[in-house]
Formats: sequence, structure tokens, C-alpha cells
Amino acid sequence: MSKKFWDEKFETMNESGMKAFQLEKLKETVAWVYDRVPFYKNAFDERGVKPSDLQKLEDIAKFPFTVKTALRDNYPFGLCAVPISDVVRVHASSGTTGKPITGPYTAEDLDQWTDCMARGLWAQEVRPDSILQNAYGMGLFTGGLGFLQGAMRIQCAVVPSGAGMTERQIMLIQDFGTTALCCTPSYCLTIIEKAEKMGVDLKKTNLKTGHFGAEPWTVEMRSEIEARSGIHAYEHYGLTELMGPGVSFTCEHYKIHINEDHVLPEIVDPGTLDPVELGEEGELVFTSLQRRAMPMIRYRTRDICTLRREKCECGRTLVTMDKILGRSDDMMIISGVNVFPSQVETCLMEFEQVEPLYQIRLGKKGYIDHITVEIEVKSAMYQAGQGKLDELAKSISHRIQQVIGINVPIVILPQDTIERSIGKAKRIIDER
Ligand code: DLL
Repeated sequence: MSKKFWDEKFETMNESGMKAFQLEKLKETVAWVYDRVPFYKNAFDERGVKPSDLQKLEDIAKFPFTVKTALRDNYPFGLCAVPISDVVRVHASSGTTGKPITGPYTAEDLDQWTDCMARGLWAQEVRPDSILQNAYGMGLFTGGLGFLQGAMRIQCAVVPSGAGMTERQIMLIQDFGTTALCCTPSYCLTIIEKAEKMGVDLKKTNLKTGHFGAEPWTVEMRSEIEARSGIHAYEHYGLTELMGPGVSFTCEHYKIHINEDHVLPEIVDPGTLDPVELGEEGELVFTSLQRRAMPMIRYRTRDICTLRREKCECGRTLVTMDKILGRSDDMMIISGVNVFPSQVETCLMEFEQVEPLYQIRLGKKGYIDHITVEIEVKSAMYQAGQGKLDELAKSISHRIQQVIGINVPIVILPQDTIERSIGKAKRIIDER
């Protein structure tokens, strides 16, 4: 019988053991950056804190936050704590505007990242006899190589298919007998839709598990993927600034466990920046514990989330996080109500006539923001006539009004109009 945990010691460590380990690593990390990165030295000095002020884990709250602009201002290697001769790989975020965020790694950083990935994939049923098709973008994006490395450490067969060329993905799934599929959830839906159009029933292939992440997706979207493909849809979360994927992963009970021996999570109120209690929602903040090339101190992710320390049936003691509600950058304020795309997604997914595809058009009427939600519907519905479509649009609007409390017009677009995602889906079209 194969082992249950990849790294039993850390995955099942008791809370006091983990806290002691974190404190030791945290002390090392703050001293490491203070001595080597002028940005951190200045930031700590300005705040009047020194590495020696860190005596207990809670003391982390005395230290300054790091925000994305600090990475941009110090692009590309200003926050690097090692000479470039010690760097063996540099990844970067896809960043749609401006310069990307860089993620340099030492050989040891890469090794640890690989282990975090193997830990997650192992928890998600990947074994040496798995055939893992990796349809994350290969290249600067951390998804492709991150999953490749983790899967290679488990020594399963990796098919680095990369993102896109969807028909070929489906051919490979069939011909190679792929058992595990890695990609964004929205790309998985694109694959599912294409397979259905090609008359391929994914449930009849060897596909068993999906390893999805890199974008917000709701539980309802996960159920849709599972129902249409027969895949058990697992999740990974992470960001370039910290290591890429590998920050956290779901177990078989859909609990998202954080590799807290590598990253120290906090939740803060995004307005006041005060720490909030476990179980309360706020912005996720992480401090690296073991990285050497570019450790992050109290990095504000802008991801809105809740942390929980509850017993998980899987046996892991690693702290868990809820699914990400959304990025604070994507939060819209409509008629005074804070709205995340994921809340709209949850409402849409209640309607089985609706395709799991949508975009939110954000505009301005005078000084006030307003949104229109554009969707596609299943072909039988689309052909049912305008009267039925109008009725459906009204029901969806009504549901959104009930749940979110805002009045949103729904526009049903002709079929195949919304761009199919091969990576991170673009949900908001900002026309303000
Ligand atoms: O998306 C790393 C990754 C690759 C994670 C593959 C999982 C799988 P970035 O491109 O730097 O890195 O984007 C990071 O994506 O701050 C979140 O807003 C979002 N994100 C990542 N994973 C999830 C997830 C990669 N599971 C940003 N759920 C993060 C919700 C996610 N959002």
C-alpha cells in the first residue's frame, strides 16, 4: 500500500510543533532580508522594528506589509536577497499591464517548491502509475513548470501539453490514457465543451482527477465540472510572488490546506490592515518561511479569504483556507454593494439552462458604476424563442437581486460569442 501523506511529519504536525517551527524559520527569514535587501532594511527601520523584535509568532504584526508596487518599483531583481549567481530560475507573472512580477529561485527554493507541489498532487491521488497531462501554460507562468516538477518528483508520466490546442488535448487524453488533468478550471470547461461537441464522453476515458487553480471558481463551478467530466476536481492555490502554485492544495474532502511550514498566513482587514480572527473574512497575507532568493514579508495578496483551524478528516493538521471569494482588485461597488464576480457566478450556476460562461461588463452612468452580465445558454434553450429567453433573463436578474441585493440586467448572447478561456478567464470587461 502506498503512503497516505507525502510528508507526514509536516502535514500532520501538531499546532504547537508547527508554531515552534514557523517561529524559528520566521526569525531566520526576517534577519535574512534585513541584512541583504535594502528595501526591507529601510522599511523595517522606518517602522522602527528590528529582526530581534520578533520573539513570538504574533510579533509579525509589528512588521511592515509588502505590496505589489514594491515589486514593480524594484523590478526585476531589487528585492532579491542573493547574488544572481545563486539564482537558477526566474519565473514571472503574466501581468496584463506594466512590468511583470518576478519570482527568482535558488536551487534550494526550487527543490522546496517541487516538494510542495508533490505534496499537493500526492494528496490528490497522483501516483507513479498516473499519466498526468499538464495543460497549464508552460514558460514564465509558474503553473506549467510547477506542476511538471511536482509530478516528476512523484515519478509519474508527465505529458506537458501546455495550454491551448483543445482538440489535441482531447486526443491525448484518449490516446495516452491520461488519468490526471492539470489546467485552470475555466480551461477545463473549454475542454469539456469541446469534447462534447466532438462526441467524446470524458467519463469513458481514464481521466480520474483534475488539478485546477490559478483563478477564482465557485463550488458550483466545481460541481459542474465534476458532473460533466466524471473528474474529481481538486484545487491548487498560489502566486508568483510566493513560489507559484504549491502554497495550498485541497485534500479529498475539498479542504484547502496551506503548506504552513513554508508560508505563514495571516488575514487582515483590507481597510484598517488590522489582523482578524480565524474564521473571519479578510485579505490574505503571507510571509515566506524558507525561501532564500526572494522571500516575501507580509505580502498582501489582495485575495479575499477566510482561514480556519479545524480538524480535517484527511488527517492533515495544516491550517485551511476557504475558497478565494475574489481579488480585491476585482471587487465592484454597485449601488453601494460590494460585489465579486464569484457571487454572480454562484447565482448563474443555479440555472441549468445557462452555460458556465459569463462576462461582466462594467460601465458608468454619470458618476455611478453599473454592470451588465452577459451569458450564453444551452442550445436547446437558445432555440426556445425570445419569449423564453426574456423570461430566463428576468428570473436570473431576480435571483441576483435576492442574493446580492442589486439589480443587474442579463444579456443572453448568441452561442459561441464569449471567448473560451485557455488560461485565466477574463470575467470583467471594464468600460469605465
Ligand atoms: O496563478 C499560480 C498558480 C498556478 C496557482 C497554477 C494554481 C495553479 P499568478 O499568475 O501569480 O500565479 O496569480 C496569482 O491567481 O493571487 C489569486 O488571485 C489567483 N489564484 C491562484 N490560484 C487560485 C485559486 C498563479 N485556486 C493569483 N483560487 C492569486 C482562486 C486563485 N484564485
